[in-house]
Formats: sequence, structure tokens, C-alpha cells
Amino acid sequence: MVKFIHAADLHLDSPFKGLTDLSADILQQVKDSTFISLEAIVSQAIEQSVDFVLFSGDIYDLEDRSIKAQLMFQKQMERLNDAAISAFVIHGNHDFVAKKADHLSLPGNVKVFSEQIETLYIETKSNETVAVSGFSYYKKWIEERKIQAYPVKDKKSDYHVGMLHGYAEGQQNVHARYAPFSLSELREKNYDYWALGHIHARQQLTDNPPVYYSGNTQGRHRNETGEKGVLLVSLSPTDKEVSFIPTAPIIWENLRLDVSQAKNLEETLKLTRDKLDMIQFKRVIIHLTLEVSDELPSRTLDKLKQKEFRDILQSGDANQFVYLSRIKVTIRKASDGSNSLSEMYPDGWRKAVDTLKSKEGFKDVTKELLQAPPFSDGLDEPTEDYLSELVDDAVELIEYDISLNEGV
Ligand SMILES: [Mn+2]
Repeated sequence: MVKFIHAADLHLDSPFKGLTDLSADILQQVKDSTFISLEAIVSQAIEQSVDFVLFSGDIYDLEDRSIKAQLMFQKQMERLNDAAISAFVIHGNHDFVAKKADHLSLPGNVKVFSEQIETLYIETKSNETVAVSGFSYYKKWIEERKIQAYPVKDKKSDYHVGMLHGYAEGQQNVHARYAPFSLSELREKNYDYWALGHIHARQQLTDNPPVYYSGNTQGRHRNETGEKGVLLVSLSPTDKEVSFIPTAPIIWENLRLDVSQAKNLEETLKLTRDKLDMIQFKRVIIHLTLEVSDELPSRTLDKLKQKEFRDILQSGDANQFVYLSRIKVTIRKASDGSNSLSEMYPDGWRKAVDTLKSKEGFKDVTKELLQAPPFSDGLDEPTEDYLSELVDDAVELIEYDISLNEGV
């Protein structure tokens, strides 16, 4: 049997910009979170007594690796070395190996793959041989299908594992510049496991052979929600087992709370607090959408939108906290919705919203506005995330919320 940990996309020393109103100790906890997750991964590897750990790319957030991140990785690899556990590392598009790079050294148990696809061998505790194939990025973009140069399964080894930082066809096409591959190309290699990196949402692509993105090890913003960690993999000639181990100290969530039973400020506050108290995670950053009653007085609505309301709902210290990165207030319709565009024209409405959320559609609709001053000079193109949020806000306004901006 071979037992290993599959980790990817650690993004060590991610900057976590924009969390400006966090208290200093919580902010420090957030900034340390990628390191704390790595420490937890190594502790798990030792506790589970694995044969090796795979790091499938984007270990560092930037190719210009911060000294702090290098020191931390070095220290954790030394812990593995002391426990006689090997580590295999490929570098990805974020931490590609730059020309004339001058990096801190790593202990002898760590094997870093080069630019060319290589196959390295390791013997397990039960004296079986495992072949591991992979390559590291030496530039940001790799358009060629590197998968084609991977060798087929080495028959002399008991197991063959592939490491690949790249984009599986069928995912969003913005990733096409990242060593693209198809599932059938992976299958042709006849490996026993594929340890993928690059996509930050944990997912299994197929069962036979087991092909997984382990996802990143710590969420970094509101689009990287839920528990994050690594996969623990055991393979034997007759069995395969893959299980998730959470290692991220901080969880990001998008939470929608229906507090429309509340008819005044006091009830709204109490109900929101009660619901936030039910959150199980120890340290959580929440993008909160509050669905409130359309019977709430508009002055109350204004209060809910003030920073003060957000401040009193937040609690905790670095060890345990609920932090609200944003509260969006939306009015839940009590009426029959007969005036609602989305109910009168469901298909057309959905189509309009989707069109607006695409970059081209948005450009087209806003071109007259944005091509005139002051917007015409040097306004950055909106990110997909920002665009989507902007359109959501517009939808809320059109559908429910005209009263929201009263008195602002
Ligand atoms: Mn990544």
C-alpha cells in the first residue's frame, strides 16, 4: 500500500488586501493563515505516517517568492525530513521558476521537478515502488499540451502517480493558457492517481483513474468559500481511498440570511445575531446578504446599511471570530410579485442578466456611458467578480429595492 497527501495551491504569503478594518490581531491571523495551513498539512503527514507529500504547484503566491514564505516552506520541509517523509514539488503559473532565481535551499527529502517532464521514484514503507511524473512551470503561461509528453505507466513500478498544474478542458476557458489537457489524455497514461493543481475549488474529475484537484489550502477571498485543505490518498492493488482533511484556519463564506420575520430594528438585530451564533466555524469571514421585510421602515433600512450595524454584529479575537466583510441588505417581497420583471418575463429577465454579466454584453450596454468623460479616461476594465457584483446590485434595485437608497 502507498499512502500520501495531495496538496496544491498553497499561495504562501498571499497579501489579503482590502481587509482594512479588521483588528490588528485578527488581521495578523489572516495574513498568517496560508502558513498555518501548511503547518497543519505537515502535522497531518507526520500523524498519518504517509510515504510522501505532493505539492502540485503554486506553493508561493508570486514567482518572486517572499523570504518569509521561503523560510516557512524550508522549515516545514525540514519537519518532514526529520520524520523521514519525502516531498515532491512542481511549480505552477504563480510560482514559476524565474530566470536567475536565487532561492533558499530545501532539505534532501524534497524533490523539485524541472521544466522537462521527469519521472522520479520512491520506495514506500512497505517496500513498493512508486513512480511520480511531473514538471514545473518556467514561465507564466504554457499553452502547449504538456500532457502528451508524460510517459505511460511504468510497468516496473507498483504505482504511477501524475502531478500536473493545469487546466482540464471543460473548465472556464480563461485557463486555456495553463497546460491544458483532457480526461482521455490523462486516461491514456494509465496512471493510478492524478494529483492536479491550479483550480482552487476541490473536485474529483473521474473515479477511474482517480483524478483530483485538491483545491487550495486556504481560501483567500469571498469566491473561495468553505473548508479548504488536502487529500489523503491510499492506494493498494485492490483498493483506493481518497479523503479530505481540512487544514485552513480561516473559512470564507457567502451567507444569505432570511430575517424577514423581523418587523423592526430590535427584532432584526436579534434574529441576525441568533443566526450568526449558529455558525460552526471557529474563524470565519462572511459576505452577508440580509433579506429583510418590506415592512421595515426606511430609516431602519438605513441603519442596517451603516458600518455601525456591521461592527456590532462582529465578535471575537484572533482565536475565534466572525468577521463580516460586507452586509448587503435586500428586501424580500411579501407581495404577489405581479410587478416583478423576473416573474413576468422569467426567461427574458435571466437572459438580460446573464448578458450583462458577460464582459462583452456589459461593454455593449454601457459603451455610450463609458466612452464619454469622465469614464473614458483610464477607467480600468472591471474584473469578472466586480462586474457580477455590480449587476447583482442593479438587479436588487430594479427588483426590490428602490426604497433602499431613500434618504442617503
Ligand atoms: Mn493557484
